[in-house]
Amino acid sequence: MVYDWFNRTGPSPAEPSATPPPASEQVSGQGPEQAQEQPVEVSSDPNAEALEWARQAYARLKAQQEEQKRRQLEPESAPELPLPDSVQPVLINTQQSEQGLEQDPQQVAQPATPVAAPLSLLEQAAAQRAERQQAITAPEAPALEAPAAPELAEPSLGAFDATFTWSAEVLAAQGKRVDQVSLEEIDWLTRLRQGLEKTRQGLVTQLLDNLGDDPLTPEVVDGLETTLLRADVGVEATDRALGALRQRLNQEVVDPAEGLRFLKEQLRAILDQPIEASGQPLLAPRREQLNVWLLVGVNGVGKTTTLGKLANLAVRSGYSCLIAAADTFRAAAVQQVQVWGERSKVPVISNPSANADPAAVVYDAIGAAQAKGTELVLVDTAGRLQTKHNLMEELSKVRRIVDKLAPEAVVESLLVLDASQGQNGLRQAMAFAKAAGLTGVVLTKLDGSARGGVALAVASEAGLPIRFIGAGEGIRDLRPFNSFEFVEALLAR
Ligand SMILES: Nc1nc2c(ncn2[C@@H]2O[C@H](COP(=O)(O)OP(=O)(O)OP(=O)(O)O)[C@@H](O)[C@H]2O)c(=O)[nH]1
Ligand SMILES: [Mg+2]
Repeated sequence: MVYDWFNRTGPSPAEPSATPPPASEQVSGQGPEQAQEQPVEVSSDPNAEALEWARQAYARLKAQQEEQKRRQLEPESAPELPLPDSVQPVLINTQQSEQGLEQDPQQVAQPATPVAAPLSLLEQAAAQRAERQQAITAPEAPALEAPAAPELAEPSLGAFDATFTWSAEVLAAQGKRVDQVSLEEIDWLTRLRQGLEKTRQGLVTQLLDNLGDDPLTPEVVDGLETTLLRADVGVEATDRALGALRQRLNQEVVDPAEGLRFLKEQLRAILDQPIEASGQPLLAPRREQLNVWLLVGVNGVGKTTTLGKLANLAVRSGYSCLIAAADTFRAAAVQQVQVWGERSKVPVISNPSANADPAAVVYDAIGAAQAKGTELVLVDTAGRLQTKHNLMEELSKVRRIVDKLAPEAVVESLLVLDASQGQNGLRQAMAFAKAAGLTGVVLTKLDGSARGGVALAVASEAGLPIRFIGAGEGIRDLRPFNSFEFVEALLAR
């Protein structure tokens, strides 16, 4: 059994057939392991017991890694990168046409070797026009090349240091047993913590300064307000969290440690509310069913990168996956998607001709997925067209095609948000809510931004569940969102 990153379940010696409990049994917003136990506070000064737990986890991982190294030295047992049978490194070009929309999807997109159709003079001229237009309308568009070095290597065990013990504590606090700690989990928590470093530095230092050593006073809480607003937590979430704290102060004496614990609890509750309302603690493709995930958002926020990372998570978790390159506006968008597809050996459905109809690409992709029994179709969409109106029209059309062609599919419309743009980005992005029928958010670029607090504004103001977070450009820098881990990483001392 491979590790399922969407459901966060993996092979475990003690529980070989560990599967997530039914949604109804899970505690919303928490991983399956958390369902049994309420998370407990993670202290920055691990006590002897926690340290011993971390030590044991480290020793197990170390032994596993050595065993793996030993096996790799034996040539006949060198393991291949596990990929589902259905995933073949195939590029599929679709020749889009309006009539394409009337064709039988079963007959439309058959895998073919990549053939760059020769462009007529008219088509070349149109492509050049589109490129000029692009240069004029999207001056701040990101570099067209996908990030250089893909990190495909398995994570390796670092030193037994403070970051490891913190990661182990976060896992232990969520009810994991020593034998359930995987290198994947430790690796991600390390990345998450590093990613949130900038936000944390501002937030935690000020927070601790504010909290001081004495019992909390109303003035201290006023100071906390400024700190949270500065981290882009937003007025609504700040009012909610601190309102609850003020109420407690009216009733009893609260010392700084308890104040911090209570604040973390409030922040978690804000993040979990939309997740609970969705009735789905974790967003995972349903196995043996067609799932269509649209990635939408303004230009440059990280839609295509997120799609590439999701494709990789899907393959690594044993789902069959296919990419629809439906950003046909930007000249190099298809190429960028193809690079990501190749990295994870996921087929890409695209149309190389200029100004191809994105809805037709989606049409072909769904046809191909239905024909092959693909479980997850990831749809890359444009972030910018000539006008915002055009963009919304295009997204609505794509959405209609999906609903019409695949009424049986589980459709997710994920708004990709650049955390470094803070609340401005959020306001801008909400225009997508109507056109794309948003069901969730992917928060990207948490690394290098001091505005990680915007996650709370997303949950409280947009009321959308955060489903994934990206904390880096690497292929492994995206994981399912977990409010407990997020708040711990945000406020780790
Ligand atoms: N640091 C960091 N950079 C990221 C992250 N996600 C994406 N990027 C970078 O952001 C830039 C834009 O990413 P894209 O994926 O091309 O964004 P897009 O939304 O598809 O852009 P358009 O297609 O032009 O609308 C690229 O340089 C990415 O490497 C992240 O989590 N952290
Ligand atoms: Mg893109």
